[in-house]
Amino acid sequence: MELNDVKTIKKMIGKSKKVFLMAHKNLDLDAISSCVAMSHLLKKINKENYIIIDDTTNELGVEKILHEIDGSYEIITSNEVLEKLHKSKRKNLLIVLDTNKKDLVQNKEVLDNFDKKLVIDHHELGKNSIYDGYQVIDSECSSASQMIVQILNEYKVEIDSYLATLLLSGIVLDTNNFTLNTNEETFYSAYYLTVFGASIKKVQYLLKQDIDHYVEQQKLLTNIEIINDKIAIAKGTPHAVYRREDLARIAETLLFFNNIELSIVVGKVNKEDVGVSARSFGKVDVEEFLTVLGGGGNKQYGAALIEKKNISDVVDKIKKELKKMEEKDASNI
Ligand SMILES: [Mn+2]
Repeated sequence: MELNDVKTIKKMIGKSKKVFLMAHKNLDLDAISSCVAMSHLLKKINKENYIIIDDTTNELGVEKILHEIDGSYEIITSNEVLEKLHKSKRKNLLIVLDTNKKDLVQNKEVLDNFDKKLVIDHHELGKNSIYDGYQVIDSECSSASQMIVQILNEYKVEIDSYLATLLLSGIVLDTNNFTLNTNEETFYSAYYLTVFGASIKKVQYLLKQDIDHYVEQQKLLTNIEIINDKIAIAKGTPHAVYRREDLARIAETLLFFNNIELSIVVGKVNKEDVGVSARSFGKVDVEEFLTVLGGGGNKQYGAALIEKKNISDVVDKIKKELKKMEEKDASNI
């Protein structure tokens, strides 16, 4: 994150009277932690603020946090936004965290209520991104939590051990225990949070998950096809529905196996649509074949959503694309 960005963030917050925070649907530890930490910062500088959450069911760790912070932060649903808005439109600021895509925020309609928007995120921009606002995008950054650490640092706002733990859990989650997407800054942030009393034990507690959920996830690992000794494709069964984040986690897990350079996970994300998540060590450009499927990403990771298709059709299409890419590479040599 550039110093200029931090300055702009400060300016935009400074000029507003009411700040609303909103992350992506299906909150995860990174999304909730960055919202809570931002809310803490805003409270410290006496800025009225609200966290918008519409999700009705949450994963275990998020549920624990929401329970623990109950009453300490102003959490509202999108239905309550209108009544909380300042009369003067330019006094309201919406901060979107841990996503930059319109379709992924808690409630898309909320975006229309704000003239001033600030996006703070670590994912790459795409077609569906929020462009009518100021964007602070750092795709080198492991997590939104890591970006918030930098902002807190810039504001010189003190955080307690609980908040430090939340932010560390966001980093641990998004880096898969510091094994992916880490850079110097990631470890520095973790160090910084530890100095503030972040507890790794408590992080593990937040990361604990349901056994049922885990078993369901692992089932994806039982149907794997290996292509050319280096590409792993995991397929879900037609009647199992997965969360998009779960597909991503499985893709990350697959990358840890010997020789695997590219992992692709395909599964239903609802009754009709198929989700694809892919991870690569960078030799195969993930974006290249995901774009053909209507998705996006970067060299190392990406996802696609294919409407009204079945899993095997999608897998066939992926294989065809991979083959084309391989042939193209071969003719380049
Ligand atoms: Mn994140």
